[in-house]
Amino acid sequence: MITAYIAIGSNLSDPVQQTKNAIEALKTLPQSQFLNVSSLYSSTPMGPQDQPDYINAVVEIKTDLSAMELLNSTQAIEQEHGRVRKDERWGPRTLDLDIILYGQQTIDNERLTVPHYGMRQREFVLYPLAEIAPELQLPDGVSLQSVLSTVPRNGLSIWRA
Ligand code: PH2
Ligand code: MG
Ligand code: MG
Repeated sequence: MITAYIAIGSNLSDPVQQTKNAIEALKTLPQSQFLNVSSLYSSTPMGPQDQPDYINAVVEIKTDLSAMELLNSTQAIEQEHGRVRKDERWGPRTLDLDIILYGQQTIDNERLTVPHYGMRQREFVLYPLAEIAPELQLPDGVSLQSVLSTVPRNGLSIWRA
């Protein structure tokens, strides 16, 4: 089985509930084992600033799904949870599931780029990931901790009810 990490993001239609629902849905992925989930984090928007703050979290799974099968499954969950794809880059969304790492593989095709192209710059991916996988190394051999040390928290905080 391959260990994969999926980043969750939501800033519309009750983002905390969207995130909790997404976590429950990820527990039911076929041919997969749910391993761990980070805390929920509140983050300020990257991109257009005239949108609500985000809730972000990262989930760790083990899976026998191929990367493209996993993408199909995560996109199906996005759809089932009311995701409407809009044109605006980095605009608001009810639910975004991004495969950020799939084992130590690098993947680059029309539908999927892994590691996620933005993860090294995004505090709302790196800090939740480091919470559940502090010893992680990226496919190019760089440690997550060394990447993390270059990215400020930028208003990121653990979400509390
Ligand atoms: N996702 C985006 C655009 N901007 N900002 C935060 N804080 N969190 C996100 O998950 C996020 C974002 C596009 O996927
Ligand atoms: Mg995203
Ligand atoms: Mg996405």
